[in-house]
Amino acid sequence: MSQFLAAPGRTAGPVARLALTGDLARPARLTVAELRAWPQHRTAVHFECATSGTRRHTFTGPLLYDVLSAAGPVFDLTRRKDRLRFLIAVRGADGHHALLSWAEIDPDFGRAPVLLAVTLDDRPLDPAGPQLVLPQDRCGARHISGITAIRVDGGYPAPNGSG
Ligand SMILES: Nc1nc2c(c(=O)[nH]1)N[C@H]1C(S)=C(S)[C@@H](COP(=O)(O)O)O[C@H]1N2
Ligand SMILES: [Mo]
Repeated sequence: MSQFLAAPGRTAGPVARLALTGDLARPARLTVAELRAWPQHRTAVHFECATSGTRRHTFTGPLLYDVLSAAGPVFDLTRRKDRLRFLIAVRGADGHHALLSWAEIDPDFGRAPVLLAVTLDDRPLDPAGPQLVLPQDRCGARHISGITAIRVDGGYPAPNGSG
């Protein structure tokens, strides 16, 4: 046996990377393995698909909020209103994409427990890329698989004013 066998947890093929871009102090290109550095959450979800009916899955992974916060969105954290102009554009490898607002996942506002899943039904998502998980959604369409890019967009420049 060769010493070049992949170590446990590694994949032999190309490893998918997720690009965090936009109005961020620390843009990044993260592998699924790197997403395991954040606190991991486990959630069982069910959602309706327009074509295949009710679907049930269990996911694990970090909170989208934790991963994006580490990338440093360029808002003023001391002024809550400054965050309201930020949107989050999530795109899959096949071009499927959806928008979230920053306020939707912010603990001061909608505090939705959205995950960037690293496992789907206990199978690692390293080869395919992470998956967006929205336990609050009735429809499955925003559970974007094979995420390749997330762009954070601060919209219109912040006016001067109180937070
Ligand atoms: N990348 C990507 N993710 C996607 C879709 C897609 O077309 N592309 N379809 C969505 C839709 S409409 C549904 S219902 C769920 C279905 O997920 P499942 O088949 O794994 O249960 O995936 C979602 N994620
Ligand atoms: Mo669907």
